Amino acid sequence: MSFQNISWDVADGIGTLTINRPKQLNALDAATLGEIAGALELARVQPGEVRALILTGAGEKAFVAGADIAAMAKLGPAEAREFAALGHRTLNALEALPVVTIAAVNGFALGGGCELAMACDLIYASERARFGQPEVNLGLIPGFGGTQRLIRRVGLMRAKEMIFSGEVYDAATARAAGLCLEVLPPERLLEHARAKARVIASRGPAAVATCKRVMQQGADQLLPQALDAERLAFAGLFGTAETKEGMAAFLEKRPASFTTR
Ligand code: DAK
Repeated sequence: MSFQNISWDVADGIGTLTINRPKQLNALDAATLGEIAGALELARVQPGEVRALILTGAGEKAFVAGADIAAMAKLGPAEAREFAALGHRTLNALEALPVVTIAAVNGFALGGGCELAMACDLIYASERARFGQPEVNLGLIPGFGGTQRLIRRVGLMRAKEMIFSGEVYDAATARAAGLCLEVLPPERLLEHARAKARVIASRGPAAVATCKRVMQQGADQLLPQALDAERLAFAGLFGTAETKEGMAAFLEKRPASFTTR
């Protein structure tokens, strides 16, 4: 599969997806969303090859400055519904990917860019990162899940402040709000994200994927249902080669060798 608007690279089990439209501050149009979906599908269908995925933006200025406003300005209501559906499908696929995803937010993460980061499992930011949902400045509402995912990340009141005001927040404020885990000097951001990815990629891939699924689904469930899901998932791993290997390696005092997902 060839890409024009993103670049996709896999090295040592770590996929890096870079949104690559720096002249438009990596804004998301339909073609770019389609390419992101294509790369996610590659990651999903290549078990073991991609064990963690990093998302970032090309250039020094932006992670993703939002949905492409020039493209959106041409849409009528029916096309807008299709565009929002494409955004939802792509971000839902990202959230459900059976490998851990890490957003390395290197600059503006506004609107659809903030929503893209929030569909990742972990978010690290550079000191240059700026987060916000400025859609109300354009007479829009967040259309790629922001009204819902932001609540789950920062709580209802802070999410309301961010979305109602459309203001842009610096990285330290975003971190204090729980929107990113750590803030790093720009030149250390990718290295930090890769180091975390490598740790995660070295763990039992089926165990990590199962944790992700149960935690992600559990966050939207009542506790008794979520605990049922955990119990079933725990039992489901017994009898797999990975679980046998993990426990055998401990008992034999050797490092575990995990090969498949
Ligand atoms: N879309 C398209 N082009 C963009 C862009 C964007 N979101 N953001 C920046 N650009 C382009 C600029 O137009 C400019 O292009 P040229 O003029 O050079 O051709 C170039 O990138 C550089 O931008 P600036 O010259 O503006 O750079 P500055 O450093 O002065 O400012 C900025 C950087 C990030 C503060 C500024 O560019 C900015 O405010 N950008 C817009 C940010 C924004 O509002 N993002 C939210 C977009 S709305 C829905 C589906 C989806 C959505 C909603 C509904 N449905 C279908 C229901 C999602 C909406 C959004 O994400």
